Amino acid sequence: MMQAAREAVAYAAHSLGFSGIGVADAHAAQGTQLRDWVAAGCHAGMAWMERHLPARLNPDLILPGVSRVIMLTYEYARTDARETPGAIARYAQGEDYHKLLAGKLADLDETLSFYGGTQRCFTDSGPVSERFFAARAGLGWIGRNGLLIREKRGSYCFLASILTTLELPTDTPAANRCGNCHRCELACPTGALHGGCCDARRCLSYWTIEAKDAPPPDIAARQHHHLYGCDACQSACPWNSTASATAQRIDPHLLMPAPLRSLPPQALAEMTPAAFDHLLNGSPIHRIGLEHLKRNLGNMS
Ligand code: B12
Ligand code: SF4
Ligand code: SF4
Repeated sequence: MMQAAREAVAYAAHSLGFSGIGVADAHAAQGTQLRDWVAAGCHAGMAWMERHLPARLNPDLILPGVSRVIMLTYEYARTDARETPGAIARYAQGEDYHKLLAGKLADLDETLSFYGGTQRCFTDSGPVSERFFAARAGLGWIGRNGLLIREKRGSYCFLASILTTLELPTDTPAANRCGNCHRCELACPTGALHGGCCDARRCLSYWTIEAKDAPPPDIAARQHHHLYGCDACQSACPWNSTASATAQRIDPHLLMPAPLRSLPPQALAEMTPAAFDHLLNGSPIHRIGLEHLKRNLGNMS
């Protein structure tokens, strides 16, 4: 019965466009990394990371009776971020993935309910250690850039998680293939990567997307061409340059619309609130607001 449920959800996931699926034990020991990271203040101004800590470390607080975490990958664009008006991180070039994936996850929830399961589904939206469970579910390994890397597909993917009460068969974790490579650490413009973890206090992704305040001068001076998010530690990774052609089938909803692609950064700087709403409605960029976007533009060099 559980094998049948596993096969049914895998079949449904692939037909919905997910590129990978794996299953991990919901109670696998997460180690001390997350707690240490928060204790050291690496979460910067993301106070919710601290609040979510108990649930992150104990999935029963999210779904009582949880048995497994089903992890899924969904590919996003691999286009050169420099082709966009200011480098917009690849993950944010198309529509908001939270909305795009929510409907697909609801379909998978329904499939699992048919087998008697109760589920909670998330994509970057809940207190779930998505990279940890993805690695445990055999989808790839956590690289020195902190991201989940797949041997044949690299790291350009969203992760989504389904907590379920069903006792599905689990997968075997994959071996870490970073070896002696340190390219991501060397490529990081701000020196944010240490020991396989990213210190958000130094990360351009944090400062250009999450931070309420302006970045300190030494970070602003290193923002260079980054307008929204940062892909430097992924662009440098050899597993992304050798990712197979089969990984290039990208959902058209995640590709940048032509009007935005051809917009000069200066036009963004002069944009009115109405034009911002019109052009970026439905994009993850809309979430940060026009003022934050203009602040990012002001720090670019
Ligand atoms: C907070 C957050 C951020 C913060 C902090 C970054 C960070 N390094 O954590 C900021 C805003 C800076 C950020 C930036 C980015 N993010 Co982000 N972010 C998250 C979020 C919400 C939580 C991450 C977190 O908890 N970090 C704290 C660390 C300590 O915890 P962790 O990542 O879970 O790490 C675990 C492992 O390190 C594990 N571990 C590692 N090694 C080992 C070994 C052993 C033996 C054990 C037991 C455990 C273990 O222990 C930790 C705890 O479980 C996740 C979504 C989610 N809910 O997980 C997305 C997420 C990680 N982000 C994502 C993305 C795409 C990005 C960016 C690439 C966006 C961009 N282009 O600008 C950058 C990349 C920066 C980087 N190099 O990490 C994707 C990653 C996809 C992937 N392939 O891995 C996620 C999964 C969102 C999603 N659902 O798709 N992000
Ligand atoms: S996203 Fe950019 S700033 Fe953040 S760790 Fe990666 S390379 Fe460094
Ligand atoms: S650049 Fe090298 S060290 Fe960094 S994640 Fe990729 S393989 Fe690992």
